[in-house]
Parts: sequence; structure tokens; C-alpha cells
Amino acid sequence: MTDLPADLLARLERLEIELPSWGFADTGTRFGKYLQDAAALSLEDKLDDAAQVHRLTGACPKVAVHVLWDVPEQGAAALAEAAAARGLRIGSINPNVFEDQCYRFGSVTSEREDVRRRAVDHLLNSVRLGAAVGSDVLTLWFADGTNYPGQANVVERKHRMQSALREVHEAMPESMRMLVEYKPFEPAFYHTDIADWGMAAAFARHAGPNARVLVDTGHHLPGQNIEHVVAFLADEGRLGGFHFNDFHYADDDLTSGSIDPYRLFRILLAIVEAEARRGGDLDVEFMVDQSHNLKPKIEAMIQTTTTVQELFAKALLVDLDALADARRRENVVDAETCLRDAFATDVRPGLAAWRQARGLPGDPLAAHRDSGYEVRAAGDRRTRKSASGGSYA
Ligand code: RM4
Ligand code: MN
Ligand code: MN
Repeated sequence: MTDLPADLLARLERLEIELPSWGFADTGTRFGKYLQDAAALSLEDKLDDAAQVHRLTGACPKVAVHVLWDVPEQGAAALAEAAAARGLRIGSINPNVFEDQCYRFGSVTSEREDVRRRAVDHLLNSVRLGAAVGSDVLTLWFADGTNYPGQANVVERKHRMQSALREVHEAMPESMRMLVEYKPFEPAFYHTDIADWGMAAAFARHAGPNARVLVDTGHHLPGQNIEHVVAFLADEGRLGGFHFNDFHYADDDLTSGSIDPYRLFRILLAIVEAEARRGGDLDVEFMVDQSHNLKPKIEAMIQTTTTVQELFAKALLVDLDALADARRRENVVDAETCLRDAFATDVRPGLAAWRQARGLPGDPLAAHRDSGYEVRAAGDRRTRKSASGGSYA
């Protein structure tokens, strides 16, 4: 399809996809990591790489930062300036209450008052950092949980989580939103303090009106109907945003749409239907949370961005009137066909023409490969990496 409807293209134009700083750095598995010459070593490298993706796609003006990994010693002003110098903005702020040794038995849910205080203070600092860099989104992921039956009182831990989130919520400026992320397991394997979307929604409700749920697509057990979760949370007004990635088992952090593009299409259709009901765009964050251990990182981010755009375009092509009619007639085949027809439509030529009309390359991945960016980055970073002895995120 070369002529995509104008209202579809207008919606795509408003779709901002936030990139994770950590997705450009060398990361790995529990068993080790494979280094890439072109992987980002510093915050500046990560922002340079994100700027390259934005330059070619026009869709990624924001970069999520991890507080301990990315915030320069000079502080917030330097961070915001470094982003602005590259035509970017700082997106979600990701506090880190999981790496320090003191968090072995939990952070805000710890038995120990001093550990809880330290974790909450870090979250409060992250609120201040967000306000200072012009970010309105605080994303909270906790590694908190236990490994053995009997290890802890889960209800006491629930109460500690509630009071911590409430304290942080109270400190947030009016414009800030708190996104509460859930995950069924890892690093805790018996019980996780925020194990699923229902618990995240309950914690968000306890925290206050600006708290919502963050749906990381990989944080579900196989078989979970994620689009149902998304539709339900959107209707409750508690859908805060996404961490896009794909998975075969659970938190695999693979490129979005690589394993099951039809699932991502259905998730995006839940957004399209919610927006149709509401008569306007949903106020949700479309963020990426991926870890590219095998693919070149910038290529994977470009692939992600164009894939989300393609699948969102397909979701927007679903004929919602025909779908409603098929549902009224209780014709299951016709209803499913509405989805499958849209999913089967090749939107790539239409999106290429749309990009060109906006002064962007029709094929961002090919343009990236032609640009020589990867080779230059590898040359520069290889030298610095061997001098410094490597990096983590
Ligand atoms: C988690 C989760 C969070 C990320 C941490 C480091 O699995 O996806 O979003 O910040 O990893
Ligand atoms: Mn995540
Ligand atoms: Mn994850």
C-alpha cells in the first residue's frame, strides 16, 4: 500500500519512541558478555548513538537514563545540555535500587530501616533529577523479592512498598508521573514484590493519582494475553507506558516484533481502540527496553523503531466499524479477518514515501549503513575501550 490515509500518518507523526541509553552499551547475560567495538562507552557515546537513530527516523527525540549509570558528576544541568546539544531530550528517569550490596534482601521492602531509607532517598533524588532535567516520567523497577518459602513476610513487605511509593509520589511535581513496573521473576525466584500488572495497579492506586502501570512486554509468563492487560489498564486510566521488546520465554529483551509481530500488532491495536473510544491520543509513554547482545545496537534500534511504526500503522488500518459490525453479528471469522487483513497489508512502501516527504531517508537502516557511522564509532571506541578495560551499561 503506497497511499496511507492522512489521519493514520498524522497519528504516526505524533508517535514518539523513547530509546534506552543502556541499549547502546555493552551488556550481557548472567554468563558473561560479548563486546562490540562500536558499543557506547560513555554517556556522550550513548547520546550520539541515540541522535543517529533520531536523525534517520525522526521518531526518537527522547532518551531514557539510568541514574547510576548515566548521570555525570557535574549533575543534572550537564545531562540536559548534553542531550540538547544533540537535538534530544532526557526522557524517563530510571532510579537504581538494585546494585548496591545493601539491597541483597530488598530495597524499599527491606526489613532494615536504614536500607529502606537509603532506597527512598535515592528515589527522592531521582525525582529532583527529573525535575532538573525537564523529565516528567519516573520509571520504577524493583528487584525486590525472595528466593525461599518462609524467607519474609510478604504482606509486611507490601506495606513497606506502599509507604515508600506514597512518600515518593508526594515529593513529585504536579506534572510528573510515576510508572510502576512489574516482573514475575528474576532476580528473585520464589516471590517478587511487584509480580504482575494487578499488583502494580494496586500499588499505583495506593501511591496517588499520578502513578500508573508500566507494561514491559517481556515481563510476562508465556501465554499471558498482554493486549488484554493493556486494554484493561487503559480503561482504568492506569496505563502509564510501555517498555517494548520481544521475548520467547520472558525477559529476553529481544528486538520488538522479532519473535511475534502479530502480538505486538494486537497490543498496539488495544491502544488504537482505546484512543478511538476516547476520541484522542492516550497519554502513555512508548519506551524501548532492549539489550542487544548479538545485533549491532544502532541497527537494532532502527529496526525496532521502524517495526513499531509499521505495526502501529497496521493497527490503525483495522476497520473498527467493520469490526464492531462483525461483533454485533457474532461472526467470529469476520471479526478476526478485520485484524488479519490489516496485519497482512504491506505498509512499507507507504511509510517510505511518508518518510521521504518529511525529508527523512525512505529506508533508515540502509541510510545508517551507508553513513559509515558504525565504522567510525568502532574505530574511535575500540581504542578507548582497550585503554579503559571495558564497560558495563
Ligand atoms: C529490568 C527491567 C527494568 C530495567 C532493569 C535494569 O528487567 O526491565 O526496566 O531498568 O531490568
Ligand atoms: Mn523494563
Ligand atoms: Mn526487563
